Amino acid sequence: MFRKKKFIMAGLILTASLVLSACGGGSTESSTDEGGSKSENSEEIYNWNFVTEEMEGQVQFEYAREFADLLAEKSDGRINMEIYEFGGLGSEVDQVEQMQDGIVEFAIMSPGFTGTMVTEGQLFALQFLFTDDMALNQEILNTSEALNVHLSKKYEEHNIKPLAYFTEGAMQWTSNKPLQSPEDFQNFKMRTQESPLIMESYKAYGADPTAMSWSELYTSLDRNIVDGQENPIFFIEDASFNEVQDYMTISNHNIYVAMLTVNPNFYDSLPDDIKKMIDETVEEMRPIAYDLQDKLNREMLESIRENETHSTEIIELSEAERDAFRQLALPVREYFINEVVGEDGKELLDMLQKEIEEVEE
Ligand code: 6CS
Repeated sequence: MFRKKKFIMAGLILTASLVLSACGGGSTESSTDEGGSKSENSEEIYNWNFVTEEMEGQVQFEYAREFADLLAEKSDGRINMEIYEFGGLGSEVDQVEQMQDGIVEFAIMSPGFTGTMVTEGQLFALQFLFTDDMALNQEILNTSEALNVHLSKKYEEHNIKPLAYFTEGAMQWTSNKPLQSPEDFQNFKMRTQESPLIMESYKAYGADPTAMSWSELYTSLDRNIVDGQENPIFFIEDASFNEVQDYMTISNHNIYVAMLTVNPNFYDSLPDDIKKMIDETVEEMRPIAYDLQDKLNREMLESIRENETHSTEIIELSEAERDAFRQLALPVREYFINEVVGEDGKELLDMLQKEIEEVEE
């Protein structure tokens, strides 16, 4: 597997980003249909760009690869997708803009990086909201009307069309000191994504959060610019954060959610048969994505456990210990409603909570 994912450089990010801006988006080649009509069954060739926030071997990139393979197969090779690893086209926030501008057609994005734009999407930052059963959580992400209809509408207002929400696994903390109770978070320098609500959640524990791209995270942990971070286990291991952290707390305080998104103008302009292929592929990807994260998270936990060169002390929180965090996390929901999203967002969150309860029953 490709290693050294910790060495992404800001210079590389900028250069690659400029190259793609100069190239523009993907293309459509009409091989037999001179008029380039959008009718079904044409022989058009489609060349699209697909950007992810992760690297080869990680969930988002492998999702994109499988998605592209399925579409190539369904279209008898007429749909070709160029998949970009993170760092190839810029920062996470740059990638969002490229998708909105149609420079790339497809993107996998984490709601955290659009937190200031689509404030309602920050609900994924609310800790202890989902269940402890990952299969149930994926079912909620697949079927929730709150997410797939109402939240998606909010993204569409910003030229982002979510096609699917999927989990990359339960989130855990890594740190340079043991994290077992909220007291341990006092003045703890916690790295978070851009979302103000993720930051608020850590302030509720007494921590001092700093938002940054993951491209800076390995170095920032190594140099004690930050003391710790949260992520699913596969990502902790694959980005080598365990090499520069002494502890990993199995807190399962949240689930990591990513969205498969498409530029809506591009999608709407496609012929119906091509749209159908995309929609079918989105459905086929649901169990594939679930199994992928499940496998990687299990394997990487073993890998962290067995790593003798960079040993990590693994702390498993008891239910009582988790509850101490849950009690501090619950008021953040009120903050989300009163200070961030208002009545509209409250309805969305209420609906999602009801859906979660129903699936749990
Ligand atoms: O921590 C982050 O920012 C990154 N974590 C994951 C699991 N995927 C991409 C994201 O940017």
